[in-house]
Amino acid sequence: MTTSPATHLPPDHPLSRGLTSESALLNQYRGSRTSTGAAAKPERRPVWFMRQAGRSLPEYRKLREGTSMLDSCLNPELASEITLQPVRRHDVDAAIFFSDIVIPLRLAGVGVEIKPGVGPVLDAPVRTAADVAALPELDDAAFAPITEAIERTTAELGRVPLIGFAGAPFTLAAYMVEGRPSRDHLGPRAMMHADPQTWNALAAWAADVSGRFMRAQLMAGASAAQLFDSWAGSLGRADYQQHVLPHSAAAFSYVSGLGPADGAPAPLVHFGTGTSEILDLLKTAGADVIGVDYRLDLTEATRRLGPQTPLQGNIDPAYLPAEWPVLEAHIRQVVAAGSAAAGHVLNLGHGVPPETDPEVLTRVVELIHSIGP
Ligand code: 1CP
Repeated sequence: MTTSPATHLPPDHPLSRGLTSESALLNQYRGSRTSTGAAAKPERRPVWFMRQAGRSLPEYRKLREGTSMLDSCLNPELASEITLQPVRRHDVDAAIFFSDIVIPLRLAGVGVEIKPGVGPVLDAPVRTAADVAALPELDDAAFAPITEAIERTTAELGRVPLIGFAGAPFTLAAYMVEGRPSRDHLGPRAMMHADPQTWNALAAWAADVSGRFMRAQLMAGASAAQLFDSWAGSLGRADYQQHVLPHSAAAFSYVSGLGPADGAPAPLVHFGTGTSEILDLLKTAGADVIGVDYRLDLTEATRRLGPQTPLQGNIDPAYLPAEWPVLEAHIRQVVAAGSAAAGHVLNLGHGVPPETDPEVLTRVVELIHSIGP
């Protein structure tokens, strides 16, 4: 079912051309603090925000007017422009591709919509062996609008790296089984035990489409990729290890080692919320960098993962509306806590809340860039 994938990024890729390989983001993702001791030259401290493209920006709300979420993602001009908006406004150190974890479902032909104020909703939930067997195969040619959007985006970004992403198999399958967002993800968790064979077939399908989605974004010009297992925190350690981890590892296997012919591979990031107790397991799925949510102090994350693991995170979004001195003190604390890790990219501990004042985000970026080594 997989096409024989290329082993290298194309010669005109930003990593192959050396545009993004020495960016502050990639240096931290690669754990630059341990490679040669101090960084070769002083550089600014990298920061980007999950959900930096989106409803917190008035220019986003304006562009999206009259176009549904998934149609916006599949319009290359629109998706590219939305991806670039937060980079222009906030001077963040990376763009994250404007898309959604359910885009591969839509491209495979699964009936799915993003309902405003709700999230992904499927025409029909996927709950039985027959439902899973009937899932369509995703043809890589369907990624054409993604490829075009990324080519447009990287042409504008120059030396600023673009991050591609996908949903991890559990998080994607959670929407497929429930048919919509849910609080406790009981549907997929029950399927693991009631019908492990069907669960494994569904998670394998999800790993395939997500793996190929990440791969398509990297091939088209992304310089790093992040797998979002947003709902993995609803799983106990044993369930994660036995029923989920192998599928996340399978998703990463589509992009592992993918780099320019003569350079280091594109770094891979793994993030989930509520994952403090499975952080060490998350790391074994194949990522270089672990994204930490807002619940766990980064000093403790480094204790759990070891000092060789670069970290991303974990400013608590709940601080964003606070008085500036309160927010500033919190950010300085996160920077200090991240200093024991081999690398540290600042981010939020989950996505930007839609009601966030964008001027606060710009000020957060300025502060982070002003904090010296
Ligand atoms: O109308 C709108 O503006 C819809 C809101 C929205 C946006 C802006 C959705 C619906 N998706 C997105 C874009 C999106 N989704 C990005 C874009 C890039 C960026 O970060 O700036 C990314 C990375 C995602 C990934 C995504 N989608 C995740 C993983 C990250 C996370 O936040 O945990 C998840 C769980 C989804 C599903 C989804 N899509 C949209 C919503 C509201 C949700 C969550 C629904 C739920 O609560 O279950």
